[in-house]
Parts: sequence; C-alpha cells; structure tokens
Amino acid sequence: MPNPSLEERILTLKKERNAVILAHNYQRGDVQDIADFAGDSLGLSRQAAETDAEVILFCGVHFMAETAAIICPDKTVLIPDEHAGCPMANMISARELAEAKREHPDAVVVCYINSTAAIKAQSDICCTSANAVQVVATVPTDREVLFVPDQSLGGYVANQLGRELILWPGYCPTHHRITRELVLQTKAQHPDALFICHPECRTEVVELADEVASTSGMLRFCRESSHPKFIVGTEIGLLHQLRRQNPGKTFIEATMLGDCPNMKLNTLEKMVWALEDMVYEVTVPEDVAAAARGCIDRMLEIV
Ligand code: CIZ
Ligand code: SF4
Repeated sequence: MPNPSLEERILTLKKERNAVILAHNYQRGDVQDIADFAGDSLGLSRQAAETDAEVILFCGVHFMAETAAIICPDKTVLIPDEHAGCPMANMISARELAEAKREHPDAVVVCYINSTAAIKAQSDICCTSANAVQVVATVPTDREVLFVPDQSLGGYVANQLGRELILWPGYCPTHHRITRELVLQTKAQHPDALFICHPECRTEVVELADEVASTSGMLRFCRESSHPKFIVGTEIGLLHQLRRQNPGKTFIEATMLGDCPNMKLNTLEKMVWALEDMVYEVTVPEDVAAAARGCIDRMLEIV
C-alpha cells in the first residue's frame, strides 16, 4: 500500500482528535483547501465556537489563535507553527498602551483585532477591518479615540468619518510593501481591471482603489461584481479564495511582494505534526481572557 498523503494523514488525525481545522484567507492554498473553514479571523473564531469539536487547529497567526482561545475557552487551540506571529500586533506592548492611556485618560481605546490578548484586555472595544468604521462611529464625537495598533486602518477610518483619531504608529510590513508606484505599474499593465485593496495598505495606495474592504468584504465584492478582472492589493493568499470562488474572473496580484512570511509558516507537514503531538497549544490566562472577551463582546453587540 502506498504511504498515505499528507492530506490523508491530516484527515485521519482530525477525526481521531475530534478537531476542526480553520484557515485564514492568507494561508497557503493547500492549507486553505484542507481546512473545514477558510475566512477572516473573527469569522473563523465564531465558526469555532459553534462546532462541537474539542480541538481547534488554527492555521493563521498567533493573535488569531488567541482570539479563538478567548471565544472558545473550553476547547484546545493549536497553531501548527509556534513562530507564526504578527509583527503589527507586536508593535505595541501592554506597558506602552498603559502609558498612552495615562497620556490620554479620557480617550476611548479601540483596538484592531490584530493585537495581542493583553492589548485587547486593556482596550475598551475591539474592531476588525470589516467593521472598524462602524465601531468607531459609535463613540460619541466629543470623546477622543485612541486607535491601536494600525495607523493605516486608523487613518482610513478617520478619513471615512471625517474625524481625528489618535493613531498608534504600527503598520503591517506586508501591506506596506504594496507601494503606490508598484500599484500604478500593475494598473498600467492592466488598464481594464478594477483595483481593490485592504485598509491596512498605505493611504496613498487606498486613494487609488475602486473598492477598499476587508478580506471577507473583497470576497463578497468580487462575487457580486459583474466586472471580470481585478488587481488585488492585499496579502497574496487571498487570491486563492478569489480564484476558487470566481472561476470565470481574472485576479492579478498588485505585487508579489504582498506575501506575509508569518502566515506562510504553517504547512501541511506542520499540521500533521500538530495533530500528532497536540502542539503548539495557545492559551490565554483567565483574567486576561475575561477582560479581552469583554472588549470583543462590546464589538459583537454593535455588528
Ligand atoms: O481579521 C482578519 O482576518 C484580517 C487580519 C484581515 C481581514 O481583512 O480579514
Ligand atoms: Fe500581520 Fe500583516 Fe502578516 Fe496580517 S499580513 S499577519 S497584519 S504582518
């Protein structure tokens, strides 16, 4: 008998462990294909809460697995590669946020979901790229807003609402490699394509876009649009889902530099090892999880 393929081993182990496999839209294509669900970080955590699986194998980066652990405290959350972190989430520490809060004692702290559990625990309300504008709009206009950690998403929200926000100077290195110059070059090569991009992109890139949206928003936009061709300004893993969902349409990377090395650390081999050895478990201390859950719940009450 031939040796079982990696995919077959993952499916067998998944049953043995009573596990559900979640893959973020930025994962490698083969990882997305074997997952039970592919999606954005919040959508995936909500899926996780609804299944009766005991184990969640979260193929994404560390803050996403933490969010799943916060939302699903009774389940064991594993990440295939323990080094799959998000550099943007690590651009603010709990100590730095505490200092910023002392400087702006009346500010409402809004944290992007791309943040550690410790940051969520110290924030008033969470948001995702899909609902950031809606969440900030609920803060009374006479209150200051401290938006952490993504200055690009925060700047986009400020522009949409015509409102000044205090922006923490964090950013996504992957989205910032998608420069205006590279987008203009790709647009010149494909003048018939629409340009869609993520609000983690630089402001001067967002200005060029026909549509600015989260990964779930981009997937919806391209499904519903009758346009046949799109230039995509986000992490290039999303093109796998876009192509899978829209076989008749053409998707072009704004630049191949939009490749997040952290997201790509998770592989089929590491998924096998994770389920075999039950590693790497992601846990959040209960007091931090309780405070972070409050921050996430306040968002869920709005959207
Ligand atoms: O929330 C997510 O999953 C991220 C990081 C991006 C997006 O737009 O879905
Ligand atoms: Fe973090 Fe950017 Fe990678 Fe997402 S794409 S995990 S925000 S570095």
